[in-house]
Amino acid sequence: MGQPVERTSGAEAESELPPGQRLQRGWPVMHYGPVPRFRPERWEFKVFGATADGGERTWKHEEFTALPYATVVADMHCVTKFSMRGAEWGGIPARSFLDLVPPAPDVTHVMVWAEYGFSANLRLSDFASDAAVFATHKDGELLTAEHGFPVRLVVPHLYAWKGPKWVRGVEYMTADRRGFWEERGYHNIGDPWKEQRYSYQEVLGDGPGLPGL
Ligand SMILES: Nc1nc2c(c(=O)[nH]1)N[C@H]1C(S)=C(S)[C@@H](COP(=O)(O)O)O[C@H]1N2
Ligand SMILES: [Mo]
Repeated sequence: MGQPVERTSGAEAESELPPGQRLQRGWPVMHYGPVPRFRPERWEFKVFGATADGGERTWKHEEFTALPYATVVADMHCVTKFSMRGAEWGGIPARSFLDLVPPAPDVTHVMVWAEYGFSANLRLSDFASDAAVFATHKDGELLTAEHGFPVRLVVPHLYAWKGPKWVRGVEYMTADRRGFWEERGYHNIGDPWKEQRYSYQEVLGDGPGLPGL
């Protein structure tokens, strides 16, 4: 991913953490609001918005989990400054959906939607990155409810709020729009290596205006 990597010798080799981050033992649970209950009969995953053919596509849970599976080993960085190292995320690569439902040529961003209307906006290039995955598993085990079961997005090169838990769909967009945390003071892009934590750090071109401004 082009990030600086510090190597110590042999099996201790570990990646450097982004500035201001510290390692946390275990796996904290961090989100806004209650944990949604999974209702398989009502659950569907939808790709919609500015698709190439103008249509939309949905997957029932059993169809979604039958899509080709891949694993990605990555660190996770929360903007509140804890990081977790070396999780193995398993699931469906985000870019698979760009193949399954091609975006219109003028799509520049996506909004990833989750239960209760939580959302996170991403540049199309971030969404299409090799390591971005709609994870159903961590370290070989199914996600638990509080960690996002049945599926969460993981975009390892951005702060973790850019990866909604309990994802339900992706909207293709021809212009940028701020998601849930991006409307509430967090940076529109959220690159931890540049410490893009808060919206006041944004420079022209990093994002659309804040609502009401
Ligand atoms: N739906 C939803 N997804 C979310 C959040 C949230 O508030 N709602 N918080 C994000 C933040 S800030 C972090 S750090 C990670 C935390 O994931 P974890 O609870 O599995 O550690 O989830 C992200 N995904
Ligand atoms: Mo976070």
